[in-house]
Amino acid sequence: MEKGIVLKSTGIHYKVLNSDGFVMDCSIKGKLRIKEFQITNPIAVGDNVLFETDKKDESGIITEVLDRRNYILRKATNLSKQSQIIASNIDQVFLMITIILPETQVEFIDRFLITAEAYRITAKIIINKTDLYKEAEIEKMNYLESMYTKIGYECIRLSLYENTNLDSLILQMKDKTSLISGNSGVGKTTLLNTLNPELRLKTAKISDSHKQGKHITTFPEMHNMPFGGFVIDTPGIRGFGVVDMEKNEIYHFFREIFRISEYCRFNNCLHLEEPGCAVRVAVEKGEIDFLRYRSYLNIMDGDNRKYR
Ligand SMILES: Nc1nc2c(ncn2[C@@H]2O[C@H](COP(=O)(O)OP(=O)(O)O)[C@@H](O)[C@H]2O)c(=O)[nH]1
Ligand SMILES: [Mg+2]
Ligand SMILES: [Zn+2]
Repeated sequence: MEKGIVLKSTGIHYKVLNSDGFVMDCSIKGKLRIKEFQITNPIAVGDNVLFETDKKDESGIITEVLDRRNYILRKATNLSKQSQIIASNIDQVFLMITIILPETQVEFIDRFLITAEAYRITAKIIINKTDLYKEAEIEKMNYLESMYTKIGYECIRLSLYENTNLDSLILQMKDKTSLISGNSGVGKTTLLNTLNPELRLKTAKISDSHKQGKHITTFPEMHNMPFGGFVIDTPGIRGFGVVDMEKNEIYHFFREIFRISEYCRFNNCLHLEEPGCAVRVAVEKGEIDFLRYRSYLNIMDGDNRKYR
């Protein structure tokens, strides 16, 4: 019996990295017991597994999935109650954004951040393509960076064309398992290829970005990094994860709103129109950024399911 870590899962075939650094093609033994209720895939990227192997070839049979530290889900389909595990045992999630080409919406960023909060996974923001930015874009970048840094989210400015700040990003990823998310076209694949040139993954043309709404059947894949650690790419998965949030708990995941909510007059305050709401006062005073509050209102207002 050997121990390994799952790099890729198609539901039938699994790529498993063994302790000697070799990638084994594995399948599942008979019917592997699924411990979690309503989860469609028994084995996911990032899982630690035990497998039996025939030393002569590079294949094995997975016999057990070890306990997961955490995992990120997505609904199997919009209507079903069943979920699929996108990845497990994650140390941190990076959201890659760009100010232009394409423009990442603040609400999209905030949806990502509250999902990470709900999963209790550290989230950081990568602002890519800084080589493209002129005065107006730099001003916007500065604004967003200061807004998110103030509430405790680290921001890393990056240009993959000029390789600026790559070293500090590598330091943060070293020996950790990181998941990368972001709208299509922001540069995720380019980053992976830069971090590990052996990967030679296909990058998208900007003109392909209109395809992002379509359903693309691709599988998340975890890549071994030459500096130590793993990076998980989730092509075709918009945003990330699924968390069923009740309306009255959404503000728990907006850090700065949650902090101030304890001063609201009513303890069931939803920070909308209630009298004595400390959150609204903080927004008026500029202590809570209006953009964040606007995201909060939109998320409260909207049908969250469409963003899954
Ligand atoms: N100007 C500029 N373009 C970049 C940068 N990083 C990536 N790109 C380009 O952006 C496009 C989309 O990149 P890709 O890695 O496929 O994005 P993905 O959809 O997030 O995986 C490609 O044409 C890349 O060459 C950057 O730092 N600066
Ligand atoms: Mg890509
Ligand atoms: Zn309130």
